[in-house]
Order: sequence, then structure tokens, then C-alpha cells
Amino acid sequence: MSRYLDMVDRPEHVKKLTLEQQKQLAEEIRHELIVKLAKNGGHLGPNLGVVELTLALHSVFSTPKDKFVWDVSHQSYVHKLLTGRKDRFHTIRTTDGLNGFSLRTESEHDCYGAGHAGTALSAALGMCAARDQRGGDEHVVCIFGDAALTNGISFEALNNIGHTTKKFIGILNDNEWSIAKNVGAIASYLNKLIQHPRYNQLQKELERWLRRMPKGELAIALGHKAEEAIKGVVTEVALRPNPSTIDVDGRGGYGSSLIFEELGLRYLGPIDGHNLALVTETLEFAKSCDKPIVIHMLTKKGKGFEAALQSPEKFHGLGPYDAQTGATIPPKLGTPPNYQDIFGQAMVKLCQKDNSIVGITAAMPTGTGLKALEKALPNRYYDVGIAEEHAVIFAAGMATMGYRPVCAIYSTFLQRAYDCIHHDVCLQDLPVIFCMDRAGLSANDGPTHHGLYDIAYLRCLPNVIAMAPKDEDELVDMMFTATHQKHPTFIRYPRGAGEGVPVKDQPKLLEIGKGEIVQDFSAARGHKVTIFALGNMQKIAKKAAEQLTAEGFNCAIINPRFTKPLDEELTMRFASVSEVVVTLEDHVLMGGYGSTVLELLSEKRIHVPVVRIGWPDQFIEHASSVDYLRQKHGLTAENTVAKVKAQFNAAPVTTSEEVKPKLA
Ligand SMILES: Cc1ncc(C[n+]2csc(CCOP(=O)(O)OP(=O)(O)O)c2C)c(N)n1
Repeated sequence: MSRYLDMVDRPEHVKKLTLEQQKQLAEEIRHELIVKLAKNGGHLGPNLGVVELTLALHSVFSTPKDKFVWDVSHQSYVHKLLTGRKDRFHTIRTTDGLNGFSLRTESEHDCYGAGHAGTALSAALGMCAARDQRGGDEHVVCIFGDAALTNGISFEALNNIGHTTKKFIGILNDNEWSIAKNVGAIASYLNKLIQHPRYNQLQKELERWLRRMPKGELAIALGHKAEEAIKGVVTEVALRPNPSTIDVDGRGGYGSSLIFEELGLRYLGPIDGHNLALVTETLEFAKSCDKPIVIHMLTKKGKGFEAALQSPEKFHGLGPYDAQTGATIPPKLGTPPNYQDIFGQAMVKLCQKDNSIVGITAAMPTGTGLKALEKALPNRYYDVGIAEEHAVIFAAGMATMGYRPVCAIYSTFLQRAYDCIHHDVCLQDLPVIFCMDRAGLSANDGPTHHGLYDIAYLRCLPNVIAMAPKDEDELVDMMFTATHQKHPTFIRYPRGAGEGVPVKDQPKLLEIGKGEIVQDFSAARGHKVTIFALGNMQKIAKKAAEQLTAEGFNCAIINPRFTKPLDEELTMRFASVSEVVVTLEDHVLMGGYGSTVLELLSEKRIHVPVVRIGWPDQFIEHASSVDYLRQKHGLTAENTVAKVKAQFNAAPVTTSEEVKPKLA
């Protein structure tokens, strides 16, 4: 039997379908998502939750003229399927395939790129302001999740909407989940809202509007249908059992939509986001509104796939899975534990031994590994929501009271909190510890998620101690060491499995600013090359050194450990006797570790060619694997060897003794 999905490729096609046909299409889309994502993984749960919403959006509005701005945009897969990208959908998040987020360069229907949370309301409002300036009539629809409302920027935008524009449509896609369960007062507030008998008011507003429509009778009939639907919503979805309402509310009542209305926004809802007729009608209503409006929709993350409904967190975003059962492929036997798990276990141990240590996550308990702390010592664990700036300042506050907060925030998301790092932590020289997972590539996610800038953005700040472990055991040493410092401390480590090194029972206190000689020069003759390989680049360094040694070079390998303060003595000692120095880093070249070495050698007038291997000055695309991107951009042992050899071929290299001034 042919599917509607085979005939639908563009928004115009959706508009031609009847409601019943669209309902059928919704089921087909769910099936497509479940089957197509099974091979490479992706954000299955969030997308299963927005199938009806996306269909309704495309039947009511017309992109690219109208604009859809998705917060984070991990839930824009259905939109991709309906906007000319169906045939390439199976390539999503793979090399040369579709990106997993909205991307302006990918389609004219993607009006705004994202990957980080909390940007959609501001961006959409900016579009509205531009439209109003220009005198345009396009609609701007902003789709944001309940967890986006834990983010400060969202509130900065909400504060600004009412007096900036008259036409703004916000869809609050409320599924009660962030990646983990949504947290905080706003989540409780939304929960109260959905228990309020608002549907009466919504019904009246809808009916009033429908009466104004040309085909009045039909419209009224539709209105009654909507009423039934809304009642259905209330009984089936909206009235989530919450026996603690009275306690939660403190006044024994329902929540009210006051917060939105006081902000100058009309509030409609809550409505069942899976009731296609109702969602469509409501969007039609919103389209005719002459005042900014927020529609509160209730959806279920993972709808249509039992496994995803059972485990919303796991299915928020995952790797390959079985399309029938949802089972994921366990890691190959012998795969070392992930850095994040080592971090989580180490946090538990550190907290057990030192009462001043606490862990802070910004809505990423599992991704960072801090969930282990929540389980073991819940009163030492804080999930502050998607609020990196707040997390950092909150940590600063705790640090002023003698605590040692550990902020576990991915390298890329910490960028959000740069001013807080500068103004609140570093300027006051507070001993906050930052554990930055995902430093390096997040290959499938791509440029929004790669953590390639932290060395550069941190090394210019006074008081910073910044480190990168070569393996998981050293990560724990660094965490332990950090808890003994009186300054801000940053530890960067990569995504995924560790190196397979056993973690000692008792971590070692490292000397600040001291690197490690992994391999000294041999007694053999041969051109001397020192490879300074930061963190997880040790593997490449070893391979390159082996190849160079096989070709008659004499190689030393250094584990710098610290990017700030740099081990100047060790760096100079080895650089001054080398004919070529190599720096290897999983970071952009510009302003990174290699730059630090260059600055030092220049200041100390140590003249030696320096080959810097790292990421180039461009945004690195997404791909199926880290290895692929490293090959493509030259972060390999082969390229290291070739570049070292080129130094010898390019110009006759004078011996180090001839060109180098003696060290003082
Ligand atoms: C600044 C930032 N911090 C953290 C994340 C990681 N993250 C991606 S999606 C997500 C939860 C989004 O929840 P919600 O907006 O409610 O959408 P849902 O997935 O529930 O549909 C989080 C925390 C991010 N993308 N950006």
C-alpha cells in the first residue's frame, strides 16, 4: 500500500491532505522516524512528540515566507521530512548527510540555526522586529520546550516581546522533560497550569473566532468538535495526577496563566498537542491574533514507540537501537568506561571524603555523569536547569562560603557563561572547579556541540589553572588536585570511552604547572623531535613517534598536563635541544596550546621550528566519526610525520646548538 509520506515532500503537499489523511501521515512519519533513526541514532523521543504539531504548523503557515524558529532545534526532524529533505533523511548526523539541527545553509525552510538551548524566543522576536520595521506580513512561530523556560535568555526575550511587536506566536511544547526530568519552579508552575480548567476559556475564544469565519455553521461545528477534543485533553492528558498540588501551590489553588499575561502575552492552553484538529484550529486562531500569543501544548516525548515512552531520557538522544524493541547495542566487550562515568564515580568519592565539595549540573545529569552523585549523595547535588550562567554564578556564591563547587558543564555549553567565569569566578579568584566534558569533537552533533575553544577562551583570564588529562586515571588525579587549589580550576576531557587505564584507589596530588615526560630522547643518533601532546592526543603522538623513530628520528613525548600555567621549564628544556617541536591538541590552533608554546619560545628566544597540529580556523562540520574528521583535517599521526619531515626538507636545518642561545 502506498503511503502518503511517499507523496508528501513539501509543505504544499501537507496542505492538500484532509485531516484524516494527515492523521495517517502522522503515523507514517512516526514509523519513518523509528526505522530510519535506528541505524545511526538521533533525537528520536523529542521528534516523536512533535509530529502533529509540525504537520499542523505546515498546514497553517507557509515556510519559507513564514518562519519557524525551533529552540535547540533537535526536534526539527519532522520539519526536515516535510521540507524537501525526505530522501536524505537516512543520512542525518552522518558524514556529508543532513545535520541533526536546523541549519540555514541546509534549507531555505531553516530560517535560524541552533543547537544550544534558550535562543529561539530572542531570535524569533528579532525576526518580528525586522518584519515590523520593513512592513512585512509574514508570521514568525517560535517553538520552545518547557526546559527552555529554565533558561535565562528565554525570560529576557519574554520580558521584551509585549512591547516590541503585536504579532508573535510562541508554542510552548510541554512534555515535562528536559533531557532528564525538567526541574525547578517553572516546571512546577507549568504543572499547575495544566491542571487549571482553562479549557473553558480556550473554548470560548475559539468559538468567538470561529463565528467570525465565513462558513459559520461549519465553524461552529468545528468549534464543538474542538470542545470535545479539549475535554478529551483534560481527561486524558492534561489532568496529570498531582496529589501534592495544594502543598506545591501553598495557597491550595490552581496555577494561573498570569505570568504570561502579565508579560503582555495572550496565553492559550493547555491543549493536547497530539490532537491534530485542535492543534490546527488553535494555530489558525493564533495566526489571526493581533497580540503576541503563547500556546501551551502538552505532548508526550516518544509518542508512538513504547520503549521511548518508557525511557524518555534514554530516547531523548541515542545511538543505534533496535527499531522493534528499542534495545541499544551494548558497548563491545572490553570497551573502557566513559570519561563521564569515571568523573561521576570520582565525584562520589571526593564528596564522601570532603564535605565542602558539591556537584552542579546545568540539566545534564547523565551526559556529565553527575547522576552518580545524585544517587549516592542527593543533598550534595544540584541540577539548576539549562542555566549555565546561573550555574557558574551559583557556584561562585557557594565558593565564597567555603564550599568547593564542581561545575560539570560541557565545553561548548560553558561558552554561554563566559562573562560569569570572568566576572564572578576569576576576578574574585574563587576556587570553583570546572569539569568540561565533550572537550574535542561531538562528531554526530557537529559545530554547535564541538568543544574546541576552551583553552583559548580561558588562557587569557588571570588566576586560571587549566588542565587536560592524558587518560581517565589522570582525570581523577586532576580532580583531586583541583580540590586542593585556592583558584579557579578547569579540566577538559573528551567525549566517550577512556583509554582503558585502571584508575588508582588513591588519586595523586599533581604539582601545578608541571608536565610529564612520557618518553625521553633515546641515546641513538638522529634528528631530535619533541612532541608535546595534550590530553587525548597522546595516542597520535605515540604513533607518530614510532613512525619517526622507524625512519631514524629521535623522539621525545611530553604530556603537558597544564595549558595554564604552562610548564615553562620543561617546555624550554626539550624545545632547546630539539630540531623540530610538535604540539598536538584537540582544540583550535588559534589561541590554543600550541600558541601558548609558540609565545613562550618566542619570548625566550628559542628558535626552533614548531609544527602545530590542531583544528583549523573554520567551523568543523558534523560527521559519522571523530576519526573521519581527524583524517580530513589532518589531526593524525601520518600528517604529523609528514609535517615533521617537511620541516627537514624545506630548509637545511641547522643544529640546535648553532641557532639557540644558551638558556639562562
Ligand atoms: C545551552 C545548552 N545547554 C544544554 C543543552 C543540552 N540540551 C539539549 S536538548 C535539552 C533539553 C531540551 O528540553 P526541551 O526544551 O524541553 O525540549 P524537549 O527535548 O523536551 O522536546 C538540553 C538540556 C543545550 N542544547 N544547550
